[in-house]
Amino acid sequence: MSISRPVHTEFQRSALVLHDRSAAEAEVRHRGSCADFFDHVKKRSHHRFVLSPIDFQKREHKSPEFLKINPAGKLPALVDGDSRIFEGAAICLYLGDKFPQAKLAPQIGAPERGRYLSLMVYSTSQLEPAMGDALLKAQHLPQRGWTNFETAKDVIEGELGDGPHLFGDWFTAADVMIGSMFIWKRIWGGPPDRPKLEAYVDRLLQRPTAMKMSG
Ligand SMILES: N[C@@H](CCC(=O)N[C@@H](CS)C(=O)NCC(=O)O)C(=O)O
Repeated sequence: MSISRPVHTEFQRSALVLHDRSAAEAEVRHRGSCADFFDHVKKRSHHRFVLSPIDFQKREHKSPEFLKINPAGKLPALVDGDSRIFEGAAICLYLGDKFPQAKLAPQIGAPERGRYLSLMVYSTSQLEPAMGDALLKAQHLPQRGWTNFETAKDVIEGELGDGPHLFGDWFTAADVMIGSMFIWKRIWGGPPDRPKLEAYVDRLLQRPTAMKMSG
């Protein structure tokens, strides 16, 4: 798949709302990176979801109504009945557990569970800020609590092993969270410096439900 130019602005201006009308008042506002995950949940759980746009330019994500869902005023956020969840990793963890039939997460007690939780948290606590530092050419300060991008890439290459996914043949929510970071790197024009990670991104983008990157 070739990428002619970044399309991140499309997602920034028009994030999505997801309604699960079959199971409660589930409402998800998410960024493109989660679309793959929701598509899988939808297909494998047989729940009905409706996606609607959120307008960033109108700052709907900063409206009092939205801030009741996510006080940080950021996407994604999820409302499911009396539950509200924000942060992409938390939402993927929540949905992966709520819909075990989707088989996107090792269940509690499974031997893979600990590594799965670690990768989910690593995606936004280490990889995302490390990548942000690198792409923005910001100084990396270890005192902030996250690693540098080269180390993060080493870690993920090691966890990927022979692939094709982080858990071998099993595509999980960890691939959504970790994989989407490297997809974003490509969108932002980060240099293709790690063939193994580039091949991983290529594989993820070939998935029919992958976030679309057309220019
Ligand atoms: N770590 C957060 C990142 C959330 C985030 O930065 N979302 C962006 C869109 S990708 C956003 O809402 N930006 C609008 C803003 O901060 O005003 C997560 O995974 O939920």
